[in-house]
Amino acid sequence: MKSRRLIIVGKWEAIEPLGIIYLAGIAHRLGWETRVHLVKGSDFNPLIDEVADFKPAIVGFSIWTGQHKETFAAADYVMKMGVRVVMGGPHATYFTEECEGHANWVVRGEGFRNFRLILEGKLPFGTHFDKVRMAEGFPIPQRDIVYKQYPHLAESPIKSIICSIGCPFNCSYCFASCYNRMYGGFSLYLRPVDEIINEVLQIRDNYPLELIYVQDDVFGTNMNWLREFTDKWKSLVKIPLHGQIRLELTNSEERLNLFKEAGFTGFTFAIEHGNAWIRRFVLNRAMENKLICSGIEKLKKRGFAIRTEQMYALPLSDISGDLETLELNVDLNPDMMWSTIFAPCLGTALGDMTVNLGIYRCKSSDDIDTSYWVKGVLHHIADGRKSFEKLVSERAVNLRDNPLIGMGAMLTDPLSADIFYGDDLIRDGVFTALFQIKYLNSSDNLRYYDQATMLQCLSGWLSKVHQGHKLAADFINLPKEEWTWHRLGELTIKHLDGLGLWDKREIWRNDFIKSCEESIAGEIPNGIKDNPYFFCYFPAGEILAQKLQSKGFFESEDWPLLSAISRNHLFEYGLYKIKQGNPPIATR
Ligand code: B12
Ligand code: SF4
Repeated sequence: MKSRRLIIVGKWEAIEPLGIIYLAGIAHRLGWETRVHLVKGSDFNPLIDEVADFKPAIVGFSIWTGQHKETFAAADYVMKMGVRVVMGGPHATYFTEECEGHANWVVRGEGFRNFRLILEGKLPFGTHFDKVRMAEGFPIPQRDIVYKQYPHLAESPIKSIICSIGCPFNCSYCFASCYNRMYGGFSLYLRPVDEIINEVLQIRDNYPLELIYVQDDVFGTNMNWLREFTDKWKSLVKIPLHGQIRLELTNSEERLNLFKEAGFTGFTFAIEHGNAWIRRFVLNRAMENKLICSGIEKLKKRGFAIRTEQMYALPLSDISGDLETLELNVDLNPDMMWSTIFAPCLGTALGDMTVNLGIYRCKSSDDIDTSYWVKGVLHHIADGRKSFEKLVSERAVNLRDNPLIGMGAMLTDPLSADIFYGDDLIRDGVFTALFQIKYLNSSDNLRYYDQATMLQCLSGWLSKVHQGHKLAADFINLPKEEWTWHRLGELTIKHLDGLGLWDKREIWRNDFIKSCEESIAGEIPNGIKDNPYFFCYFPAGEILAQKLQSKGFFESEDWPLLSAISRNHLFEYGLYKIKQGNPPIATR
């Protein structure tokens, strides 16, 4: 290969693509003229233009499930242009065979050493898996390439780092356990603290930086490492941090103290569902409400901002189950409740379970939309978890056993099925079903997705409202035509009055209108006046109101837009606090 030009392709996100930043570092040090191309949505045309113009010898795709079909088409096209293609990343790792016809090299799993060998011309075409994880550790990253080409990433006051690879947990919807299996079991790869410090000092000295987001699956599990990290971070870096943890970690007071000392200002962690049975059997996260509540109390006591994560429309959930999730969050009152609509991933335990139970009827991951804000693809069960709950709990022989995993559904018609358990299907020549289930018909299924999507759009707010889950139920149980901003305002008044908050809500409204009058020139728009209580629960609510006004929400009533704007607002003013504003007017 004479030309030493390379393009590495990833997805355009608000967050920098860490894998690509390190891969670019390897290429740069080997003397390759390297570009990074981040694909917006599914539009690969600009990439094809760039390939035609830049004429690279190799294009490297970092491929994710959900975007794989479009990526395959683009890779095929690039190969037809006479350019060699290498594929790596999550889809190449978990769906290696699918990638094989679309690339000269497919790199499965951890890819730093193999990528170097490819660029050095030392690996033949084909699929490669490096059995030694992190044989060469992390390369020195090349952030400049990405930041120069994508100024929104350079300008962001929040930058991401990663300190460890690996997660010891086995949540059923996640690929972490598949990753562990590939390497013969879990082992945590911890980056040397000094290496991380050097990387962050480089960022701090060259780019805007107010907060570091640590992308580790679970940060701070190893106490010795954490002690060293805390010591060095607080003396050398002194930049606030946000991390991702599991609530089990809050059981150690020393760990929480170290987090505080290091400069963590907040944490993100998953709850996923409000019902303990769903968490235990569907999600394989046996976490009791007691642990959730006490963990959050400890975090709040230390002043950490918290974001909880959950998924609506999970298999075996239903709208009342989803309202339980909201209710738990109303009780916990996090700074930010984040929620998405569940999308199953085949190859994970939950993906396979949904197929076995007839809830997901697709044979490949080709119909998955990775935009987890949109409606899902499942055939939900009419009574949610109810038919399964007792039997599955009784059959579990110990705390780890999950009889749901061995269950299957035999469709008797598109809307009903016999449920059987493993070998029980045929006993003595007689078919023995454990019980029958009904699936929602298509209009009820659609109605459920509509309701779950509306819940998702409003949860950031509803979780802050007094008894917000009850207001949610009132609203989403209305016919869809009545899901208007004005109607939401009316219901909110009725709801607050029903709770005896009439006096308070008047004061909140007046205070809010006053703060709007101070910041909005001219008449306050009707949209804002229609539901002032929406804004009273947010920090800097008057600024949020203006953002919705300027983006035309009150005319369009585009609920996903409201969701996106209020989510970003909460990130800035509630969770990361990179912007300062008035505290929420309505408090509980
Ligand atoms: C940060 C992160 C995000 C960020 C992405 C930021 C960004 N710009 O990349 C955000 C929050 C946006 C995100 C979103 C989602 N994520 Co995410 N995310 C992660 C996370 C935690 C870390 C990724 C990372 O930076 N790793 C560190 C770097 C060094 O590793 P890496 O990128 O994997 O790269 C290595 C190899 O894969 C390989 N490699 C990668 N690319 C290439 C390219 C070539 C050419 C080569 C040779 C090698 C190679 O080499 C690298 C070194 O070993 C991973 C879990 C994890 N621990 O990896 C999940 C993960 C990638 N996410 C996942 C999922 C499912 C999602 C979502 C779909 C959310 C959901 N429903 O759960 C969305 C997708 C949204 C969308 N619009 O598509 C899955 C992907 C599964 C799959 N089969 O694709 C993962 C693996 C989590 C999991 N364990 O299930 N995510
Ligand atoms: S804790 Fe997070 S990374 Fe670990 S298995 Fe569960 S979802 Fe995956």
